[in-house]
Amino acid sequence: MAVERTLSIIKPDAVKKNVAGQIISRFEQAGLRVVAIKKVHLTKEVAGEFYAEHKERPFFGELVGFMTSGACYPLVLEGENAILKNRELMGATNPNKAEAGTIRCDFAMPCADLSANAVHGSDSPASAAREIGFFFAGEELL
Ligand code: FUP
Repeated sequence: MAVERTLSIIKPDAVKKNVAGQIISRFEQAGLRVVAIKKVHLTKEVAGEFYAEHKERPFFGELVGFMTSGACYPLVLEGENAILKNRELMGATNPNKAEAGTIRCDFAMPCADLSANAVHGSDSPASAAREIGFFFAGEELL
């Protein structure tokens, strides 16, 4: 297994619930290390650019509205198999369908708005590279 880096975002719903620390603990307990972290309040333009692949989807407006509704914490995680490991820790996109013990089940339930699912996680090496570069400059990743 290779050591990888992946981008996570602790989304505005989780920041508002004050559970960011508990979520970071999940990553650490699973053997992932926080390489970089920052607090940002996304604008509509930046959130729209980050989620550009979903631009034509019916939920795009709601997703951008949610992601700009408060502060969020983008963070870079590093570890063995980090991309898949983070996806497993997150659980299903829809928190109502996420398995018990996953971040989305434990911190985003009950969930009326599917955008409010506590965390984002890169889904491939290519998206991890793009998404890490989207939020962090090289010197922030040493
Ligand atoms: P995920 O990789 O699990 O974050 O899910 P996607 O990349 O497919 O979707 C990105 C975000 O869009 C999700 F976190 C939540 C939102 N979304 C919806 O609001 N409605 C949908 O039907 C699908 C996704």
